[in-house]
Amino acid sequence: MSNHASREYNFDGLVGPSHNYAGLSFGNVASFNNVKSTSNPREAALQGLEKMRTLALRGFGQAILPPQARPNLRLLRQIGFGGSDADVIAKAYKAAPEVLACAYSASPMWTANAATVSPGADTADGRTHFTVANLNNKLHRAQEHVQTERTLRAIFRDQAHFAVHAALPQTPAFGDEGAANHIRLCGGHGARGVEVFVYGREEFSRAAPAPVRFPARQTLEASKAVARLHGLEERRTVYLQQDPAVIDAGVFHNDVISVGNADVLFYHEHAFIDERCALDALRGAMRAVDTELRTVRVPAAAVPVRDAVSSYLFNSQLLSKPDGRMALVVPQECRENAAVAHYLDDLMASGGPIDELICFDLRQSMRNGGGPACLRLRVALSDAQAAAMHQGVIMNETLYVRLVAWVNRHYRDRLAPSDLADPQLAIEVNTALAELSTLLGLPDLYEF
Ligand code: SUG
Repeated sequence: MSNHASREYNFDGLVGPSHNYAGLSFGNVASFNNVKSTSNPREAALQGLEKMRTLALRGFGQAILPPQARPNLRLLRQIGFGGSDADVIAKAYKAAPEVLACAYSASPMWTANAATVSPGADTADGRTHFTVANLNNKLHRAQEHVQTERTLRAIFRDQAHFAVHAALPQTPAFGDEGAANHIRLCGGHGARGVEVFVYGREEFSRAAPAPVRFPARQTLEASKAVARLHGLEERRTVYLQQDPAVIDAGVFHNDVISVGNADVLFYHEHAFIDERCALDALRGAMRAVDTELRTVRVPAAAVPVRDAVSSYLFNSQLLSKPDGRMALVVPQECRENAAVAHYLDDLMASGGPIDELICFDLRQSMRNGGGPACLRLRVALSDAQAAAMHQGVIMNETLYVRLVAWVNRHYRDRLAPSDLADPQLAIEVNTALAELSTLLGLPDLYEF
């Protein structure tokens, strides 16, 4: 099943109509800095769609993952808010506005946190495996897994090709943030690869170092569970610890400090707890797939960690082009940061594997700490697998035009924290999503 005619699809999260800034993610500097500012959900969705369209037109595999129904009334009822839907919203706004903001969060847009994905070339049974992320470090994200599982099962329904695993036990010992802490290295997307799990802490080792200021969201125990579920081969699986000091500097996911694609690892010198050991482990594992690792190392002298965090240089998409070179998809903040802009000019002139920059305005998402890489889930599929998945989510010009019209019909262009109290917003969101499920050819997508 794992043939070599394989293509990587990026499943971007379509930003939901309730996109807002609620400051819910302690440890995520942007989310914290923009708390309670007014968002523009329409602009956010259009910025995301523009990225998807541009990359699809360039010939990269591109698809979408739909937003989730909001507010999550089940969550609000579970914690004691009762009555009609409008009553529940009014009571929650009065007594627990932060929880209402959680129930309204559009955070499923960051699909790098939807699941960890192992392509068929890596797994014991040749199927593509998905483990839905439990995201249990934050309330607003911990509610996502139910719909995420439903969505993945709807798109990757064919069990001859795909295995979708439910989220790990919902407890801090198994904190799992999905693909944001996972890197796949290989000779080509269809070839056997090395899967790298980057974790922030160990639950069952008191001796292991951990950050002191901000939470480490991913545990080693969770990473190992995902590798087991996917049937990965031990010699092609590597576990690396993120440097706790960079988590404390705002690197809440590994994809804020390193990114890999094919045989290239683009990383900051402070990404891992012991750089030399990390590289040795990666090079050793790469021998099992007969591929030499190529590294693009960014020293702190060129880009200090704080600039990496504010510009999201590493939250970039590294995409293989047909000519064998790679393009780096970066947010425009990278152009606005002097150190990063200078570094990127040098990188383009260096003659290395990355020879093109593609820059997008993703400001609405960036203000919540979500760059180009957060917005997408990578799924490498063989031709047969690509034909077996639901086709209605694949981005093309027709879908783009329909989605832009849908966004313009349903989305508000400003959302302030107090707007979450408006019962009309809940009705608008659900009307929009009901129409979307028809538009995507997934009539049973939501459980309204
Ligand atoms: O989990 N922000 C997200 C950003 C996720 C970025 N993903 C990756 N790095 N892959 C988070 O911290 C902020 C929501 C708010 O504050 O309203 C938020 O959830």
